[in-house]
Amino acid sequence: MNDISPEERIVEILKTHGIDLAATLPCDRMKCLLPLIETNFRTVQMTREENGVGICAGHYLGGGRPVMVIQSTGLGNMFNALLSLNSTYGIPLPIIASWRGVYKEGIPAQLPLGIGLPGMLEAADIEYTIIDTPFRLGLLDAAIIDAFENRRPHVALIQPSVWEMSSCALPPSPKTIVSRTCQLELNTHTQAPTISRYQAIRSLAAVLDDEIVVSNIGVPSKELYNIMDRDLNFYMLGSMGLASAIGLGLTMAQHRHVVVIDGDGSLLMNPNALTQIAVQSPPNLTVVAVNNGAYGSTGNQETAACTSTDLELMARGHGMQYSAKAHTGDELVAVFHQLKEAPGPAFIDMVVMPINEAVGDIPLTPVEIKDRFIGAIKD
Ligand SMILES: Cc1ncc(C[n+]2csc(CCOP(=O)(O)OP(=O)(O)O)c2C)c(N)n1
Repeated sequence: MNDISPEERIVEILKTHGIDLAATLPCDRMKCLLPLIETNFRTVQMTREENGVGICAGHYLGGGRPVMVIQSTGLGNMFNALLSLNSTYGIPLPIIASWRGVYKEGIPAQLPLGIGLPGMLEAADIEYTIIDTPFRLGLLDAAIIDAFENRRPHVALIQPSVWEMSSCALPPSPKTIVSRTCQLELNTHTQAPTISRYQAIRSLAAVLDDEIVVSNIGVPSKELYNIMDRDLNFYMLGSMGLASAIGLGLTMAQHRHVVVIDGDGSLLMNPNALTQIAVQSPPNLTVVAVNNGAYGSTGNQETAACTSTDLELMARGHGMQYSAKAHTGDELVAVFHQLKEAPGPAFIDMVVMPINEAVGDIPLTPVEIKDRFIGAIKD
């Protein structure tokens, strides 16, 4: 192995395991690895690591084999998602983390999280492997196998000592900002809502065929289950904010149309999902933001969408070009059909009343939800 660099060895190992998507966010110590990753794998350049957890989960559910390549600090942004999505449903995720704060560290801000990380991962029951010399890179093999075979996250903490001797022959020349004109000509008008979330989901469900549906945490998923349970529904139980990220990941692994039933509170928590959707621009994705102006599932506490933030403008601002508002079930169905034909991802701001239907819990375990969903996608 000595005639190849540690970075080339990592690429070789990832290829051996059939990795077909890399979600990356840079660390200075990975300057030589990242260009190789981009050359060899389909790469999503993340804007927040937590969002990448959703994208990778969706990609896996759709039949893909993702990896994340990040700085160890990013794990601090990912804990809830790793636990309430990957660990809860049994979704694999190998993570290559450049471990900062522990070896010749010059940045004080890296120390507290970096030093505490092994203890935090242990407390969270997340598997990790420390790799501190290039000769131990073979351990990455076992980490990836563990992630996929045992369907869980596995973090490879790579110390800077692994690649401190590395140099890139030709530093990649950075792209300069692309010259462009951005114009937004959109007058939106939000009317007072007349229907509930339940009624909106019922109207949408009535016109679904073989679309994949990802539904948001809490009451929206329970309402969808009550209205129309089907194997192609993925019900979220945690990882608030990641519904649209999971939807995006699904579109990157298969060709069916993906419909995300998202919420205003969740989109405001993770607008990064919209950024990534606009960058990837899948034509087979529709995000329906069921906008009740509230955190409905926790008791209808007001969100910024109630009075100030316009979700449709927000989606446009992130670069999603095909959007509409709907205020009735008929309007929702009409714009859904119309925007489904658009050449890019669509966003529907479905304005509803803050009312939760009295429906029961979903009587499926997270693993049952996931397994039948994966099975249905394969059919
Ligand atoms: C990180 C995190 N913060 C808070 C919660 C509690 N929580 C669960 S659902 C929810 C409201 C979601 O609101 P929205 O996306 O608008 O959907 P709605 O329930 O209104 O349909 C909140 C705050 C959580 N599960 N995770």
